[in-house]
Amino acid sequence: MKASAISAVLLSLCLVTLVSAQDTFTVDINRTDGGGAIGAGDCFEFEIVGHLMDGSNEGLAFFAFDLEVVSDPPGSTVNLGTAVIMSAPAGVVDNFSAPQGYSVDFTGTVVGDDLIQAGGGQNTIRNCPDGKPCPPEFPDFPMGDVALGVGHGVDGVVLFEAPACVAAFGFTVPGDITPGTTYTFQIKPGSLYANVITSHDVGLGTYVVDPVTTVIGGGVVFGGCDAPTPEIVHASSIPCSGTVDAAIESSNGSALDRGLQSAEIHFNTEVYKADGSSAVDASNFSLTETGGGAVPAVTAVGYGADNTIVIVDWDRPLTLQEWTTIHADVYSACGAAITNLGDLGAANEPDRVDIAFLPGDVDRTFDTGPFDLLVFRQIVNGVTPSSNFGCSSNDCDYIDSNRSGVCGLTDPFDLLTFRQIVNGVSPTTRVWNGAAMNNPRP
Ligand SMILES: [Ca+2]
Ligand SMILES: [Ca+2]
Ligand SMILES: [Ca+2]
Repeated sequence: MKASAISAVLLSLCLVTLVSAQDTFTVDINRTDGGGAIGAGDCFEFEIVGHLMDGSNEGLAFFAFDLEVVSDPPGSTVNLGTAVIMSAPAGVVDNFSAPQGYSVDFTGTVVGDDLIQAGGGQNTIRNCPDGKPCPPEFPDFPMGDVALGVGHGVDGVVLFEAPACVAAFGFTVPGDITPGTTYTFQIKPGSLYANVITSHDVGLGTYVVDPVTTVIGGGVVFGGCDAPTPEIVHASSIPCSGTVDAAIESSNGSALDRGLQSAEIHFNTEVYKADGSSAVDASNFSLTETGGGAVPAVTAVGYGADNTIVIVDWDRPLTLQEWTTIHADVYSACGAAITNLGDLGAANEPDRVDIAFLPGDVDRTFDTGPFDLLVFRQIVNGVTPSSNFGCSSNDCDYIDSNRSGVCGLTDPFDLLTFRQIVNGVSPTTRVWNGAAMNNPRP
């Protein structure tokens, strides 16, 4: 709606004003996409809702406001002329938009980075109502009928909508907004005007209108969040993805009571639930297993030294000769879901950790045999770095056969345990020499 048109409406409406304002007209910008963090490049859906608070009048006659984006800290902004596409919803709001109503550019005119004078008015001046002859000297619009009661009720009236980011609507946040800056899409203070119909004469078709007190409600806050999309940092996670647990599986020669029951997973950013702020819990981590057997249950989840590290515990040692995969379903502080590329087989995936359990398979060839003793000795004696055989550079991840937490020259009993594993001497449960994984790495 252009300035000249607004002036004409305000003048014509003020001429018939008889009573002082009683009501209050509140306008809010509300998101309709369920909320969540909005960062650079994202789109959000919204509607702009007007609400007459007390219903003592006969409804909205006219409204107009300017839209802008303000930043905190100040200095940068968003061009609403390119970022926002919205429309009037079908229904009574048509009566405010040309040609039914009084407006030139109902969704606002781009001036600088702002949209100014969005809105319009109903045909309360009885100019060429629908179905009636319009003399040539009359303007082409407004020409609609007048709807009563617009803006009443608990829901008010939707003045504008931008309901589908996938189509030509919504607010698309520019990709170059300043990281760390918070932006608010709002009605410009002092720009909201509205009149209401206070009474009308059915016979004459005349309407008495009256200005109302206006209140600018909420806007939409976005930006401010520049955390990266979560991914697991495999080099730091313990165990790292692709680890073969080669240590002993039993404490007594019969019970399968020894093995990994915890993992410390490192991420490239702080991780949370989908809201970007709640602490992760057992629902954010799940285990799967090759072989189709029953999987361990996650029993505890907690943060490590900071919120980039999560410690996941489960209820029993991993299944022997199978791969167990820990899946992380976590979100960044911006609410972005962890990258999920699916199963990439032997390659590391950004959202999961694969762990195998094969006693004696020190060199991680997925079978236990004579070369494992050779590699065991090479690592103990420092002849070959353990990282040559897998994803970890921690020797104990390969040769701490008795799970004492120490290995190498400081724990000669690991060699004894290794020999027991290979030869099937208690406390191992079977001869592991010649054994292999049942399935390839998922
Ligand atoms: Ca994998
Ligand atoms: Ca091996
Ligand atoms: Ca040891």
